[in-house]
Amino acid sequence: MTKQIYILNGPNLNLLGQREPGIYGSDTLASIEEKCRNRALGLGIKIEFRQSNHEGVLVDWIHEAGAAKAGVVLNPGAYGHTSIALHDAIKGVGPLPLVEVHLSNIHAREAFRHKSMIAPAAVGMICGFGPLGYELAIEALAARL
Ligand code: CA2
Repeated sequence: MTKQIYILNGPNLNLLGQREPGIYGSDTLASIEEKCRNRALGLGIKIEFRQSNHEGVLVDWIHEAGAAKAGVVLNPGAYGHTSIALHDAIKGVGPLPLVEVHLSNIHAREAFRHKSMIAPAAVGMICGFGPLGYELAIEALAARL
């Protein structure tokens, strides 16, 4: 069976490349998707790349990934700092191999970004490496699927 990875992006990530390039870089989400597709192609992995500004939609997609026995790369955006619902969804469909990714180093930023509700339910977390973090997460999951 072909290995599959859902790459899920949370709120405001659709704005990437338009503002705050000093923090998030100049890549758009579309260019991050292209990098992910190229990396996954080399590994023989099928990817689903999605973005939503709505917490419940992200919950539904985590359920869908769990049912598909896929891996997940999740940049939860700001929901990563607040969402018990996302934490419960990951635990609820477990075991779900999920890597949390943030473009920026959340630990070098405001205190309210230091806490992650996702990390305790994840296999691992990558932050601070920009779009490369997505590719590293795909590599890490490929070894586990
Ligand atoms: O570093 C990351 O990837 C974040 O998940 C990005 C989130 C932020 O809330 C997290 O703390 C860390 C923000 C998403 C992007 O927000 C933008 C806002 C304005 C312009 C461009 C992007």
